[in-house]
Amino acid sequence: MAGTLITVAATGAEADKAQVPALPVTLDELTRTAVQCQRAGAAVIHVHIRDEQARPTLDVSRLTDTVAALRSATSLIVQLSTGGAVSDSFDARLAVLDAEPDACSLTCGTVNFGDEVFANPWGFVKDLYQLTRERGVVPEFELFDLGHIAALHRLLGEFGPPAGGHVHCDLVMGVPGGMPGDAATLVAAVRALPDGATWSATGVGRATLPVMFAALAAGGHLRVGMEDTLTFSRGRPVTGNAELVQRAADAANLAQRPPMPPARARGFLGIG
Ligand code: KMH
Ligand code: ZN
Repeated sequence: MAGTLITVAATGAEADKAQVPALPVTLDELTRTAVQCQRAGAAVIHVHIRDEQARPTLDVSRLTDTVAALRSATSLIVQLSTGGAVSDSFDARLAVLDAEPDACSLTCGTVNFGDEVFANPWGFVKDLYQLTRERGVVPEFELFDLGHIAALHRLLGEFGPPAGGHVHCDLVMGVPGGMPGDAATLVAAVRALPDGATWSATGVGRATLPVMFAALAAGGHLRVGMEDTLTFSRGRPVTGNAELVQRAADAANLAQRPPMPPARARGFLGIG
């Protein structure tokens, strides 16, 4: 029986370290979090990094050091974010691949993002996709809305399959401006995916638990972490990423689809 791929999105670009002391922002904090999350059942780490002032950055040499540190401390698949922060330029987001990660995120369309706009126009999406193919970096297609799935079909139709040959998507649900985080929307999204694609789902904020249970019920995989939620339960802040991974692993075990170890996840995602 297939296990459950668990991705931890440990930091994100939005939370403020001053307000969330448990957020991993230094290389040391991120590496320690990664080790704990692997132990708890994660196979993939989705990475945003911060600068000396804990502000989001896409600095390539810092990203390169981060990839090296995560590789030496863990066997997790290192997936760098090409989404960055809403203020990052398209050039800086393309340059993320210079850090030579195993995998990267690739968002398939523009979406309102709270009071901001997360811009992913078609020209950028196709440039980034072609670059992932040239560099052999396996993309995970981030889908914030049903229209992004139509763009994914268009991308695969025009440019062919991704590096590694397998299409894996992540439904990002509950972002204010994107698709809602409920079971009906999840089922509609899964039905629209390309044949043979696999998928994870993440519910942002209060959509965390409904999306986790709906994803397990529908045969999907899970992304959890402090990028997506900072509250473990009503009124109780998250103390660290590992407790979110542990909760996802416990749910996956209850569903009799235990966490997939990183070595198996590499085969599953087509990562060499
Ligand atoms: N921080 C968001 C604007 C990704 O990592 O690819 C974009 C994001 C998606 O987090
Ligand atoms: Zn991200």
